[in-house]
Amino acid sequence: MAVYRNIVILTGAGISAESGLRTFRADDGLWEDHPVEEVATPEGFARDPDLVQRFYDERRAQVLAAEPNAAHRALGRLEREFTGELLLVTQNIDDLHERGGASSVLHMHGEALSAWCRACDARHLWQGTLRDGPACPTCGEAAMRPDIVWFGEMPYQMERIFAALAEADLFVSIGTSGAVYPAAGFVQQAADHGARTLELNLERSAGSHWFDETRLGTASTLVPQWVGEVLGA
Ligand code: BV8
Repeated sequence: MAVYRNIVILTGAGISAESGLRTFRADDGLWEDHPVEEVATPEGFARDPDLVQRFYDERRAQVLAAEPNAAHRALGRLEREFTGELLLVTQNIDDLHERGGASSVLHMHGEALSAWCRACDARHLWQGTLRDGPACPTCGEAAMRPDIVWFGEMPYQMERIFAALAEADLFVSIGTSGAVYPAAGFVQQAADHGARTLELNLERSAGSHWFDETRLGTASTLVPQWVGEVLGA
C-alpha cells in the first residue's frame, strides 16, 4: 500500500443508503416521486414553492431520524488519525458525516439542516419545517428556502475543491453514480494532476472508466477496510 500525504474524498448518496436515506437514481430513488425539474431547480421552486418546501421538509425529517453507519464512522476515524492533508467533500445534504465523527465536511450541494433567507442572505441551522413560511431569525422576513444547491445553481466552495484536487495524491469517490457535474468531473481533474484515483461503489458508475481502481461492494464494508489500509500504511 502506497503512503499518501494528501487525500481528497468525494461522497454521494450511496454512503448514506445503509443509514436508510434513499439515493436518487435507484428504482425507488428520490427523483422517482418527483421529477427533478419540479423539486430541485430554482424554476421549480418559483413555480410551486409549497411542493418544494414540503419535499425538503420531508428530507430534513428523514435526515434527523437516520443514524450514521460504519462508513461514516470510518471516515471520522480517518480524519482523526490520518497525519496528512484530508478534504472530505460530500454531495449529500445529510449530517451523517458529522454525526459519524468527521468535523470538517464540505457540503458542495448544501445541507438539509440549513435554511437560507432570500431577504437578508443569512443562513440558519434549521431542524423544523419551512413550508409554513417561518420568520427569518435575522431579519424577520418570511423568505427562507432550503439551503440546497439546485440544478443550474453554483455548487459551494468550488475554488477550494479545485485547489485541493490540484494538490491531491489520492482521490477517492464513495457511493456516487457520477451523473452530476461538476462533482462527476473531479476524478479527471485529480488524475490530470497526477493523483491516484479509487472508486468504492455498489456498482460500476458512469465514471468508473476514469478510475485507476474500482472496488464493488457496500460502503459499510469497503470504507472501513480502505481506511484500515491507509492508516496501516
Ligand atoms: C452547475 C441537491 C453551473 C438537491 C443535487 C449536461 C452535461 C453536463 C452537465 C450538465 C448538463 N446539463 C446540465 C448540467 C449541469 C448539471 C448536471 O450535472 N446535470 C446532470 C443531470 C447532467 N449540474 C448542475 O446544475 C450543478 N450546477 O452545473 O452550475 C453553473 C455555472 C455558472 C453559474 C451557475 C451555475 C448543480 C448540481 C447540484 C444539483 N443538486 N442535489 C438534493 O439533494 O435534493 S444533485 C443530487 O444528485 C445529489 O446532490 C448528488 O450530488 C447527485 C448525484 O447523486 P449521487 O449522490 O451520485 O446519488 P445517486 O443515487 O445518483 O447514486 C448513488 C450511487 O451509490 C449509485 O452509484 C449506487 O450504486 C451507489 N450505492 C447505493 N447503495 C450503496 C452504494 N454504494 C455503496 N454502498 C451502498 N450501500
